[in-house]
Amino acid sequence: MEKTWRWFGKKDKITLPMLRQIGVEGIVTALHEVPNGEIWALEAIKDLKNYIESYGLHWSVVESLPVCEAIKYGGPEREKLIENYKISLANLGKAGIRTVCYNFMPVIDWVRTDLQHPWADGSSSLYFDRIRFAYFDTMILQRKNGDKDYTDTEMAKVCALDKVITQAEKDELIDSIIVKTQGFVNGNIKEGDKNPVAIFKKLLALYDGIDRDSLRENMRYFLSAIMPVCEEYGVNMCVHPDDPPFQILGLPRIVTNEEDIAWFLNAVDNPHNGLTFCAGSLSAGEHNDTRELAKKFAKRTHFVHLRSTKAIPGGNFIESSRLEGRGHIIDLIRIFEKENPGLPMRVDHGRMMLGDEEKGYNAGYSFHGRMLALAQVEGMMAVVRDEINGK
Ligand code: DNO
Repeated sequence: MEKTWRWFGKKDKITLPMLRQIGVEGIVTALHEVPNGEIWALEAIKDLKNYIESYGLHWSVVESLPVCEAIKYGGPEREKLIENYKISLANLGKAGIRTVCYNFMPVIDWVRTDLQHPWADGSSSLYFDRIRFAYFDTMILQRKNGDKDYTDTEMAKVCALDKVITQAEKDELIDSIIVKTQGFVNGNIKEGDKNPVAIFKKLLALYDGIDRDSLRENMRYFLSAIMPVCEEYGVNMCVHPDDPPFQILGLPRIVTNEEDIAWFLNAVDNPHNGLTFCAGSLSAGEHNDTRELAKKFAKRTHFVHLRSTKAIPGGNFIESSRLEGRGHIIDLIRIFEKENPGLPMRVDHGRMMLGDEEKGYNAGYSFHGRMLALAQVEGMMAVVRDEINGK
């Protein structure tokens, strides 16, 4: 596998020379300054590509070329937005960048309730707490009929939490769920936006009446429209699974399990329509076995995120070490190296450790924690290489 790293552009505090020193080969990035829905100009793509190459690295994967909400819910602006998307894809293809990650999650990209969940050793990682999430949903958003999505026992816990939660904790919950984890991935809400809860509620309302089948149809429509451009320029699209891979906030989610993945791959049965195999997102659903999924979908996988999670009773999960949890990272490397060798891989999120917390990195994107993860994965890759070569 190719060792890649998500780098947030020239303003990233983690620089390209630092990445070279830790063995990174390919860069995963985006034109983060271009607003969602606007065209990525060929010149701007080439400038960034040349900059990356001037440091002896190369631009391996785009993560993400964001898909606007109107394409997802099928609004009247979608034709224009799809046209823009096609031009951006063609420009990427002309510049020789041929792997494009995106997602098809309505309104909210990944979801965590705690960005600094402490470990006994003093480091911390990202965490999802179902009761705190239910609190956000039913007490802060006050989503209509939201309580129906939780059991009576869960709602009793939410009420108990309401008696003790402080305003500062409520603010932090809002910040973690809809601000800090979203803006930097070109999400809908950015740090500094006033009244994020009101913005978020308006966004949710865009999906009134959009169920799983309509969202699926909109995905099929989008993929069918862009495939000719992907074929012409050799661009591989790879959708990121829904994170976490289950229904939330009454929104439809359509990349959560084996059946979903098989559905979108068959709906537009073209090798350029593929998957980002995010072991972290997929393993956060107890219904998923990452090894089985990898065996089934390796050939249609264009990009891999090697991260693991541990499920905790009650619907919670924690981002765990690569050496444990439900990700089964070493088995995944074995499967991918056999079925589809050389895929770009990044370790995705890392723990916060050794001063990462002081640096103001994007949530999940620490330096030391990711470097440790990369070293662990590199070791696993070396073992698998020897196995394959019969050493
Ligand atoms: C979070 C990321 C996601 C991912 C997008 C792809 O850390 O894995 O934000 O980049 O969903 O479109």
